[in-house]
Amino acid sequence: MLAVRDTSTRERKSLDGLWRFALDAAGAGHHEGWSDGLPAAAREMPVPASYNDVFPGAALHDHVGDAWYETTVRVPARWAGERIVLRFGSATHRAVVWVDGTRVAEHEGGYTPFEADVSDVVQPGAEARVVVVVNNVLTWQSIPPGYVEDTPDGPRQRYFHDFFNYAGIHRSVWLYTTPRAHVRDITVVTGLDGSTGTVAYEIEAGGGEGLDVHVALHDAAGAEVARASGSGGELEVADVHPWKPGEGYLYDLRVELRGDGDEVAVDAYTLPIGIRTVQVDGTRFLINGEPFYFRGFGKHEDSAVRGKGHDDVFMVHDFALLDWLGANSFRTSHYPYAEEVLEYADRHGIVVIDETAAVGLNMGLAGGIFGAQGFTTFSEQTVNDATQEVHRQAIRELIARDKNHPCVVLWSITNEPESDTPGSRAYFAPLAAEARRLDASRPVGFVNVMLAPPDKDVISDLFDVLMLNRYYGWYVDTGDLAAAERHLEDELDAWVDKHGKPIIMTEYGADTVGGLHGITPVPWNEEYQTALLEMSHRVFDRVDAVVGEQIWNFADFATTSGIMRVDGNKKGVFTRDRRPKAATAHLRRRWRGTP
Ligand code: BDP
Repeated sequence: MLAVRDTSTRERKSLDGLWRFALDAAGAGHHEGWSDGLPAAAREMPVPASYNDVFPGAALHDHVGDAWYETTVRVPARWAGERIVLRFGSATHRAVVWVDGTRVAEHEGGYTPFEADVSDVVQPGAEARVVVVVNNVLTWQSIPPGYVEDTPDGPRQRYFHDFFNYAGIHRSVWLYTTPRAHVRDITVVTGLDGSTGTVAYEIEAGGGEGLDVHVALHDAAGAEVARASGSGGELEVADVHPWKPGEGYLYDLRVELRGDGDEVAVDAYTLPIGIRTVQVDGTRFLINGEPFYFRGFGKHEDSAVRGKGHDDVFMVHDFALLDWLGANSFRTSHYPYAEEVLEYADRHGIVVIDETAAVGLNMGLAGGIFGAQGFTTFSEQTVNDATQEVHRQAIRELIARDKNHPCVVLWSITNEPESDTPGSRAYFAPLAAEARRLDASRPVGFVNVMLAPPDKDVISDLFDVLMLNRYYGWYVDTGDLAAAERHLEDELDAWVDKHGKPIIMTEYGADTVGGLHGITPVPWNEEYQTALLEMSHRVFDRVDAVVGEQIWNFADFATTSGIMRVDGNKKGVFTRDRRPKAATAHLRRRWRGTP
């Protein structure tokens, strides 16, 4: 799926700003005609943002059910004759959209874009009313899963993942044009052969019968370096300048649809691409044929008041802080991040492990941390075939959206699922195969939980790399870093013996209250977080197959309420407002070599 861009043939108009907003816990809006306009009592709500923390009070913070949004947009008169598309970067977790009372789109899944061709619904020159109902309910058939408990005080949303269930219109909304005949999709796969780069491309056109496809590749200085025609083919780039970690060199692939002999494009779209390769070789993870070591974090899209609303200020600041530490990568734990984030990572040479929203498919873990007892993970009544189909669609949408990003080097199809039962193998084998079918150019992995060590895990052979979340020194061996060091190393050695695949440590860390110090490192103080990271790093340095360390977490983040969390998860090396904890000094020394 192509990102929204202005080109010589396309124009876009932002719908971001203040929308009218009304909660609808009872689901009345569907019967009372809110799709034609919200009740007069509607308040104003910023888009993009999570709605939960914008106004005080539990009604909004803990809302379960529908929330309605409405805005109007003037469709430029000059857009007459164009194809006009309404596009949402995301709406969490599902949405239905009406334009002037006509239902134009619906979408399941809170972290991927969707759009509707509204050319026949809007009138160029006139205003159009856009109404969206966003629903935040998690069920056994949603990704991520959850369930709603009916209590005497109303419905309560329960879920099995450790971040707050923020909801709303989290990313930008655009109205944009394309010509009727248009470039619908582009897929590139790049290769390197010595100093020659290759770009295999495939172009899908919509309504472009009789038109020819022309592609031209331009380097960062704007010079054309290769061209071709036809809807598929391969470009060769002599003296290629590869995309590399730390150096996000991009070429522009200019794609045009043109009539026979015409110089002027009917439609033009420019896709920035990076030429690089990714491979797994034994226990090495290779980028451009060279061993790569991941340094960085599992992150969250999370900040005060905005919740999960995309924000360019936090985005640029977070990347600046990654750079300040010498990090070279992060994982989009635990859902696809905003497209702007991937584009930024492309331009700045930051390596990304790209994850679906399939988190919390593990009742063993949920029982331990969230107190949800008595469920079986994979069963007719819980995570079942229907869930698997939603999960498959989530993988499809992630890959469709992010397949052309050079920063993405690895797909993570799920985080910490149950992976030690026959049911888990039956569930994940087809999904691993689907990810491979959709993209043969990148390794596929999943993130393994501590409950499924090498002697219990039954799915790691389906994947290319091992991604491990381990909390030695925190959830086990709490406060005993000597025991933690032994146990961590023993387990890593066992993984090496069993699988011989590269190991990326995708989570390790300690909850740490910013500002809490102690002369002795003990759990919760800043000294302990530093000591735990130092201990982990000593072990990683001794295990050859470890090819990456991504600390949990970049910054403190909001979670659901519980006796395990004090104002959220505190495993950040930055506080939620991005103040550094003491561990950042260790990381700067280790990752940047800065004293
Ligand atoms: C892992 C999860 C992550 C949690 C983390 C923790 O993958 O989402 O936040 O542990 O407990 O289970 O801090």
